[in-house]
Amino acid sequence: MKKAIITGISGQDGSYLSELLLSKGYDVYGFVRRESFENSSERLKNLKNILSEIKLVPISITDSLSIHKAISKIMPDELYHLAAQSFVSYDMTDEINIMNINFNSTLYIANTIKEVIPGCRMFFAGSSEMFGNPEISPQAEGAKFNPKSIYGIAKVSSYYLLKNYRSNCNMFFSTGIMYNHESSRRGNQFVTKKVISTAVKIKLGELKKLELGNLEAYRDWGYAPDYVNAMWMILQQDISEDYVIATGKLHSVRELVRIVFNYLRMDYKEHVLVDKKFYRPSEKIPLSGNCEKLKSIGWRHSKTFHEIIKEMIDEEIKNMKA
Ligand code: G4F
Repeated sequence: MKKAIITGISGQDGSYLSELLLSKGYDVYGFVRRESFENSSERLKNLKNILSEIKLVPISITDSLSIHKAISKIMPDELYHLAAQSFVSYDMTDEINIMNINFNSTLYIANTIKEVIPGCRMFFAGSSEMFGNPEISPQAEGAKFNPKSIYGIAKVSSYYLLKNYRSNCNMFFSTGIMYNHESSRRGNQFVTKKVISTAVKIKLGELKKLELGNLEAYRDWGYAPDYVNAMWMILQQDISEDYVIATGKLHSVRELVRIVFNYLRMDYKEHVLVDKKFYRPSEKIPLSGNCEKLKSIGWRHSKTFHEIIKEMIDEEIKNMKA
């Protein structure tokens, strides 16, 4: 039986990946923050159906010694490094903490694997924010990185770190450059979930308005379960390489809003307010991924943007009634 460690197991991607790996017969270990065990019904809610099938290891992702000990004890075949401070901020605040969580953790894990279990394969969750302010669209694997946030800088740094371990130490370390991917397990601060949960509350008469930033911002939105499948596929290849994980299809925030309000039989113009405080700096050339390389190893995305959003609305309504 293969053993896998997932860092960030309680998040959207970690929980879907756990389900996928369990279905393939893996022994699944998850690194979680100690605090997750307090108020666990909220913090571990994505894992509630599989808690008895996985092993949770309380650990701080910024503690090199604990990481070393845990990996040495488990001796995994695969490690999926998903843990990150994942909300993207464009001001230079909290930069030391973000680099600590999003970069140092990668270094500690990579170093431990090299020293203790060099045959272990590692997937690292990169981000389209590595391209940040891109010069071209869509972006493929060779496109120039131009991060515009500490988050993006940490991801690019981790990417180069792992690339060097790969070429200099022959490690199987692969980065998936992941574009936005959504599901009902998405955090409330991200725009898809924010629009859906607020619109449902408006429909129920609990709220009146939805405040948003740039309605003309475009994103390449995919379906989270498809993206964790890509992670697994990337680690099953003969050669360790990096891949863009995206759909290549762009949609605007306005389109998202229109789909959600139409589905709930409301007119978005009566409820949506634009507030400059939610605007992001320069989103002129859109982040859209060229996923041809990933397709060449057999990956496909399974749902259209419309289907993803409708599924999220249905789930939101179901969870509210529960
Ligand atoms: O949903 P978002 O906040 O996601 P964002 O910043 O693109 O980041 C997500 O995807 C990245 C991969 O591409 C990940 F690396 C990252 O960890 C995270 O998962 O914003 C999406 C778009 C942006 O263009 C933003 O300007 O929505 C636009 N937007 C417009 N109004 C808004 C709002 N975003 C948020 N969060 N809130 C608004 O009111």
